[in-house]
Amino acid sequence: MPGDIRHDWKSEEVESLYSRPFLDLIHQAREIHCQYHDASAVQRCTLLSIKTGGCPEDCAYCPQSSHYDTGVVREGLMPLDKVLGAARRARAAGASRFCMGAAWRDVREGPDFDRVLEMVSGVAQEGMEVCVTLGMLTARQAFRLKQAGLTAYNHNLDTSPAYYPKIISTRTYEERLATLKNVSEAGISVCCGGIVGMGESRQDRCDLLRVLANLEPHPESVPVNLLVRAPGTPLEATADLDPFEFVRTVATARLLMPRARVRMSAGRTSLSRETQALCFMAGANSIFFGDQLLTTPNPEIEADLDLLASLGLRTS
Ligand code: SAM
Ligand code: DTB
Ligand code: SF4
Repeated sequence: MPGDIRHDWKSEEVESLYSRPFLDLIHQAREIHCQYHDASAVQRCTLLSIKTGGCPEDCAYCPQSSHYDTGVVREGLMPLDKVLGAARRARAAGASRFCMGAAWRDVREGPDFDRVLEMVSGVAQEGMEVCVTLGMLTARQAFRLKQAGLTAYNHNLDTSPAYYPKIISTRTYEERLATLKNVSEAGISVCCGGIVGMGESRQDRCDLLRVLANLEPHPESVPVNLLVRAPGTPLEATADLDPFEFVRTVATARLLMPRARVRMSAGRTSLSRETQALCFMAGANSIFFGDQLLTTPNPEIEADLDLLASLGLRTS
């Protein structure tokens, strides 16, 4: 039955959902969305890069990789008070979730990790949901983050298992899955999604969605990023993705993972208001809010407030 919670999706099933006539697909996604969520509410999350640039990984999309000359300047871990100040400003502007990203391959225990734990507990004490993305994580580190009050850990699969080696060579899909297992076993919600528009095929997009939907439990939130083509990265000249493919990805994520928050993530500056409206129709119920993602721009706060008001959407 549409809307059943399943973890045994087959490729053909996902591809047949994804490829339905567009209006049928978004109609059905809307029905499932209304069944599981308050469909007039959109969550706002604010991102902060707490440790920028100089990352040893070679992710072909990423302006923070030290493998590419992108102009992003390497910085150390931000001081605690600055981070907590940014969280308070985000909350005052209306965000309910604060997400902190570090350009690390993995977490090393020591003074920097201790400071991240303080950031997590400080943001949690402000009454916000708190999420971090720090690269690969051991079971012990996940446990310590949980104890500090972490709500969710973001770690994306990024693309299909088949396309993945064309994008990243410095860590494997299996390593990503192992981190997700450590996060989940520590009792932390998993935030896991991917990027579309990297030159992958429709089948790759479906296969990413299949792997996500077969995680047990489903991720609490699924960020759907549209590639931000950063100058200097190997993907800087990738062809445009048809916006309807982005909407189909959102709708299929909604159908496969009915309870998840589906987040329209990076790339909204290149999506029209109308395309974003179709994404909300298709089950997106979370956005990044604030002028900046990690190192690249996001729509202006005023423009987003105007968009949500025009559509009669509330924030949660
Ligand atoms: N270093 C950590 C990691 O990779 O897990 C955390 C930070 S990393 C920037 C978080 C996620 O941002 C990546 O997994 C990727 O999905 C997304 N991302 C990075 N650069 C992007 C880009 N140019 N366009 C869209 N999404 C991007
Ligand atoms: C996610 O899936 N997207 C966010 C968040 N998780 C950490 C990051 C988007 C980064 C876009 C490129 C940049 O601003 O550096
Ligand atoms: Fe590093 Fe994360 Fe960027 Fe990959 S996506 S280069 S791991 S910051």
